[in-house]
Amino acid sequence: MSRELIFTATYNEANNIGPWIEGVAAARTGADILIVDDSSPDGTGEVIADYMNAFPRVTLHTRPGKSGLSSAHVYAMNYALDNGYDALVTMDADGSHQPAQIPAVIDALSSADFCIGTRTRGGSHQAALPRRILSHGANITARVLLPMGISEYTTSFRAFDPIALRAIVAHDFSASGYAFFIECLEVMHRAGVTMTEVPIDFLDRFSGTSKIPKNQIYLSMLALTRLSANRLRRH
Ligand SMILES: Nc1nc2c(ncn2[C@@H]2O[C@H](COP(=O)(O)OP(=O)(O)OP(=O)(O)O)[C@@H](O)[C@H]2O)c(=O)[nH]1
Ligand SMILES: [Mg+2]
Repeated sequence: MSRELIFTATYNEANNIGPWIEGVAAARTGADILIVDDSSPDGTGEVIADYMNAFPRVTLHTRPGKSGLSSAHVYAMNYALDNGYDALVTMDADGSHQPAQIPAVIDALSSADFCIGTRTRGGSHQAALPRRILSHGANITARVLLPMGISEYTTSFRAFDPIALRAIVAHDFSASGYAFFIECLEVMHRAGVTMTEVPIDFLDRFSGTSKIPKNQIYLSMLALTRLSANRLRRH
């Protein structure tokens, strides 16, 4: 029986985290759940602690203050490796990623070390128009600058086996935010990690406001250019 860990990071997701936990537990009965909360001022941590009574598979790691999404993901990757999980799924807690689609992302690990949920090629992007334009723009640019056989580079709905995780945690990341998620892909590609993708449906966040500064969009474009230049140099 393979051991699976489903992870999300939260900062002020008090209205979203309960439905997320319920959705994940229903979609993947045997999986453990890890949440990294940065002492959210809206009481997300207390909501999670309440849910833990009814959902004993949930583990909460609380950090003292807002420390960024990328370091929460690296924490989850190390946690999955240290605790011997066969698969790690990462996703957002705000309703944008659908727990019902977790099985598809995990099942794809039977043919690859890594799987990303794609919002094209059979998937859908149902967020507001400006967000759709930005995501599609970033992904089209990434396909040209950093081709690696996938259509999606920015979303965090992903599944990793230990081979993929080891490639990532060995790397010293220069980027955080959205750029971190792109750099992860390039690091795995360089290490020869096999990759695949499955269609997902991406919705606007259910409740609350965005936590990621919007300058991240420009920083991720810069990261794309830097990673592409590094590729050219290596060739
Ligand atoms: N622990 C932790 N979680 C974070 C941090 N920043 C964002 N998150 C969580 O990471 C996930 C993605 O962040 P979002 O704010 O949804 O980013 P986004 O999807 O670009 O923005 P929206 O358009 O509002 O959905 C959510 O579950 C957030 O609660 C952080 O600094 N620490
Ligand atoms: Mg979001």
